[in-house]
Formats: sequence, structure tokens, C-alpha cells
Amino acid sequence: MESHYPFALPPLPYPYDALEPDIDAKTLCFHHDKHFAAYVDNLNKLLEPYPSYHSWSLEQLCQNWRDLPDEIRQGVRNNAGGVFNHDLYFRTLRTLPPSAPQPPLDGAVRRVFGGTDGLKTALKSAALSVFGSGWACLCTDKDGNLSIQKVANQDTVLPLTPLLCCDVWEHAYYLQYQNRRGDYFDAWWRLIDWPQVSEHYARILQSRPPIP
Ligand code: MN3
Repeated sequence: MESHYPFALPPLPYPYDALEPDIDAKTLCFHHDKHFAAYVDNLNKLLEPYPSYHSWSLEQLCQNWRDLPDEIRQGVRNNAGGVFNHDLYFRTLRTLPPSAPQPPLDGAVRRVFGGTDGLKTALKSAALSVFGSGWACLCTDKDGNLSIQKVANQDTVLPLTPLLCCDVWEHAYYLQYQNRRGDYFDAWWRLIDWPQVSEHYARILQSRPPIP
């Protein structure tokens, strides 16, 4: 993502039909080109008359929306969060072949969840228990401690770092899966780009300040 206003829609990193049959082209096209694009456009429109916030990063906007003027506060909260969450969502999926967590993420997953199956069970249970619209995320803190977090609407897990976010808004799956959120979760799980997620986790561990 750009570091600040004006934000631009990141192109989908694969063709619309690349995730079929798990996520079909129509769902992916609407989700990226309509929903994700709307969050980007709305965020820019809200910020346009407020030059003092044009230097704020997306993360700053997501975390410090409480400091914004009344008239744009809730709009920026919703739309900056929508941009942040969707950027990660589309970047962490990929086409076949299926992959698995790699070191050092695989070891952390074993310690916290007993393994990849345990992580899947925990994340799926979180995804299914989000009431209404929201996200189920695998997160890490700066020390590499993994956790699963749920957020409502387009809130973010910041200041934790999300490694993976499962979008459980109906717009993410309803065209293809109707009310079967669990089936959509299983499809999403098969598409996770574990090499990329593992690399992200490794970079976070490497950027820890040395222990004095
Ligand atoms: Mn969405």
C-alpha cells in the first residue's frame, strides 16, 4: 500500500479465475473491484478536504481514528480499516499447489495450537462465531507470540500484526456459498499462501530489538 493519501487500489495479484473452484471469479471480481475499491475511494473522499491528515499512514489512520474530527471519524475508521484488512486478504491467497507453514512459523503454530490442524480448528471456530460482519485473524505481537483475534465490521487488530485475515462479511462468500460460511472458510484455508505468510512472520522476528 502507499504510505499515505491518496491511497490507490492495489491490483489483484492474480487473475480473477485463479482461485477457482474455491473462490469463483465472480465473487473475486465483485470483492476486489467493487467492495475493496469502494473502501479506497471512500477513504480518499473523506480525507480530501483535510490536508493535515494527508501525511498519515494507513496504520496511523486505523489506530488513531479517535483523534480525527467528528464528521470524518467513523467514516475513516470504517474505510481505512476496510483498506487495511482487504489489502492483506488478497495478498495472502494464491493458486495451487497447497502449502503449509514454514520455519519459524511452523514451530510457533505447533507450540500454540498443537499444529496446523489445531490452528485451522481454532481459526474456523473464531470465523464461525463472528456475529454479523467482521474478520477472524491470526496475529502476532512484536515478540512473535501468536494469537487469534476477532474484529467486528472493518476494525483492525492493530497494534498487533495480522498475518492472515479471513473475511467473513457475506460479500466475501454469499454469491458462491450463500449461508455456508464454514464451507467458505475451508475453501479460503486451502488458498492460503503459507510461504509468504511464513516469510512475513520471519521478518517480524528478525526486526525485534536485540535483548540487552
Ligand atoms: Mn470484504
